[in-house]
Amino acid sequence: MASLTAKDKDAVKAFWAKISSKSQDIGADSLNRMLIVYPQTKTYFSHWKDLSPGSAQVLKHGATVMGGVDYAVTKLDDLKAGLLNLSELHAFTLRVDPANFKILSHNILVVMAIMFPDDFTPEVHVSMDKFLAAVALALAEKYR
Ligand code: HNI
Repeated sequence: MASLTAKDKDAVKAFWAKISSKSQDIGADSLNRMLIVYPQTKTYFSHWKDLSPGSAQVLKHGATVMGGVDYAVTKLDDLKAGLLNLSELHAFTLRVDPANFKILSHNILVVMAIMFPDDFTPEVHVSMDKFLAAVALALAEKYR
């Protein structure tokens, strides 16, 4: 995977600054889509009462995940070190198959494109895609 260039980092920071006030909505919709379009992801949330769109747990967890993305934006220069604890948690405690990081990243990208069609230019698209791929890779770091 190509690493983030200085230009990518600037694009990620600028786009995130524009959209981060809506991050809870982005998170909730991304999680909804992931659970509906890739129902195999539901296995990790079988302890929730309600996995349907807009449920309290989906909303809450959407916000939690985007809090992780928000944190990642502050660690662009070293995502692997920055996300080490989160990687450990997903690998050893939650035992999430890392293939799912790509699935969630894809859904986040789709939702950002829908919610911010004007700001989601091809240049922003490629930088956000690279960023989310780098986050997924960093989260998978502790798996081996
Ligand atoms: Ni993830 C908990 C961030 C992808 C399943 N996850 C968290 C927490 C953060 C987080 C932050 C809360 C940590 C804590 O309690 O200290 N998760 C992220 C990020 C991504 C991601 C930034 C990718 C962009 N997580 C995924 C994926 C799955 C996943 C793809 C499964 C499909 N995560 C979980 C589960 C929990 C979790 C399960 C515990 C939630 C709960 O309520 O039990």
